[in-house]
Amino acid sequence: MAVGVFDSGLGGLTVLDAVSRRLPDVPFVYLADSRNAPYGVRDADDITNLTCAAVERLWAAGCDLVILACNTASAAALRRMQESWIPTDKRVLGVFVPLIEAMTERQWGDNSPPREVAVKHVALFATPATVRSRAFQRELAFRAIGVDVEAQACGGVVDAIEEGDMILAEALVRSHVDALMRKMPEPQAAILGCTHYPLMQEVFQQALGPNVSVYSQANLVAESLADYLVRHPNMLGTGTESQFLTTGDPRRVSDRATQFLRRQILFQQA
Ligand code: DGN
Repeated sequence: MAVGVFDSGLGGLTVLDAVSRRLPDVPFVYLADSRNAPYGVRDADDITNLTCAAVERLWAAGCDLVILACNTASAAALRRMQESWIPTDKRVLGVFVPLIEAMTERQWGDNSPPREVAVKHVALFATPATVRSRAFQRELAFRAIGVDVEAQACGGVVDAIEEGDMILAEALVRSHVDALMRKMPEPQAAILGCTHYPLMQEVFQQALGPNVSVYSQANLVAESLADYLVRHPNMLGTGTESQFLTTGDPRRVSDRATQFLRRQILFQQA
């Protein structure tokens, strides 16, 4: 049984890379819904329907545990899916909570009441749909009080990365950081709230300056998944090879993915 990893495109590969380094014996099935990417400009119903279809595809591939390695899907769809849609023998996990737990210095699954934390001014960079959902602020409010969050919807960055146009992606990141810093001149922490953005982490850090701690999700999600699998060993995959599926053109997606991860990745048709 493999663990499913879903993203609308290639950004989730940053998460897959970190989890497979942390859990080298666990097989994964990665699904990129490239045909319908990017999700960040779609409305919440649309994102939920597409995400449910992708998760069903991963269940059909034998993955009882699926990680939504996409903030846009986690923000728009996860809560709704968890409310009534997911059967009791399956699990779907998102990528917000591990990052918020790290920022608020909480242990995994600590559900004690919200409290004051060291970080007071937080810059959030994410897709328009994630920013609109306010899911990050909602999850943060369950754990922390007195934190001021300024969000910047980073239009265009995901498309530029998916197209492999890193020069455009860099220019867009710099202009989004400028726009955010006009609203919040001295953030203490910055959240890269999109799984594509770790590919631009150095640019974010440079543009924000050395005093801002930049939180990116991949390693935090990997640690949290390792913890989860210790607690739920029945969800642990063994035996098979990892697999990469796309709803788009496998050749084109394989080329881009190989460029991203600097190792050969071969996608098959989902
Ligand atoms: N990588 C996705 C995320 O973390 O939000 C964004 C992809 C998209 O479709 N916009």
